[in-house]
Amino acid sequence: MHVDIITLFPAMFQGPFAESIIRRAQDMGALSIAIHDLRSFGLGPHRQVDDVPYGGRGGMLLRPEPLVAAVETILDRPVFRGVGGPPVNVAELPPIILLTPQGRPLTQEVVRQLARYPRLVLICGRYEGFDERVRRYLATDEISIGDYVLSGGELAAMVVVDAVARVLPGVLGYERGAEEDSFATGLLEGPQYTRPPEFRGRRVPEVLLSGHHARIARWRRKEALRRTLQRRPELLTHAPLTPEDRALLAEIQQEETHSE
Ligand code: 6GU
Repeated sequence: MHVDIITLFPAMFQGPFAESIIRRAQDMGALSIAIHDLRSFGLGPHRQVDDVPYGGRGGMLLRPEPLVAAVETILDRPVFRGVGGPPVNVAELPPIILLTPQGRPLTQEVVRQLARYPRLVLICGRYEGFDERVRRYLATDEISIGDYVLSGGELAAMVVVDAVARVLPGVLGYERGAEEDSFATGLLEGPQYTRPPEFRGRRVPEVLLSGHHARIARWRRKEALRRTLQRRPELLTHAPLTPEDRALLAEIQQEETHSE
C-alpha cells in the first residue's frame, strides 16, 4: 500500500511515522508513505493556498487550485471533474480522501475497506475548511475520526494510516493479530492479565491459571460480552452473536441483577 498525504505541515508526520507499527510496516515493504507540502503548489510568489470565503464570513478556506495541482502532479493524470475538461473515470483513481469533521465516521469496517486499495491519497484540511468544489469534484471520499474538532486533518490522517497499517497482511508480528482486537470482532476486548499471579493481594482470576483451554476461552468470551454490555451496549445490536453468546449474556444479566 502506498499513501500520499497532502498537508501544510509536513513536519508533523516525522515523529509518528518513524516509530512502532507504521515504521515496521514501511521497513517490511508493506507500506510506503509520501508527504507532499501543499505550500509548494501555492499560487504566486507567496505560494498562497487559502483565501477569504465569498459572502462575507470570517476565517479562511483552502482554494481549489493548489489542491488540484498537488493531486494531479502526484497521480500524473487529470482528476478534477471540471466542465469541458478531460474525462475522469473515478473508478480508475485511488480514493482521494478529505480529512474533515464533516466526513463519514472512521470505523474498523472503513479501515478494512481502505486497506484493500493499493494506493490512497489523503488531503489534510486546515483553516475553516475547503472550497466546496474540492469536496464535489476532486475528492472521492471524506472521513472524520470522531465528533470533536481538531485544528486540522493531520492528526486524523495519522490515525487513518496507523489503523490501516496494522491490518495490512503480515504487519503485526505476534500471532494474535488484528483479528481479535476490540471492534474487529464487533465486541470490546475483555480483561487481560500478565505476571505476577498476585500483586498486593490482588489475584489473577483462577480460571486463567487453570490450563483448561476450553474454560479459558469461554471465560474470555463472557468477559468481552460483559464489558461490551456495560460500556458499549449499542455494539451488541450489530455484533455477530452465536446462541452460546446469547446464553452467556443471559448468565451475565442474571449475575448483574443478583449483585445489585
Ligand atoms: Cl478528519 N479533521 C478535523 N479538523 N477535525 C476532526 C476530524 C478531522 N475528525 C474529527 N475531528
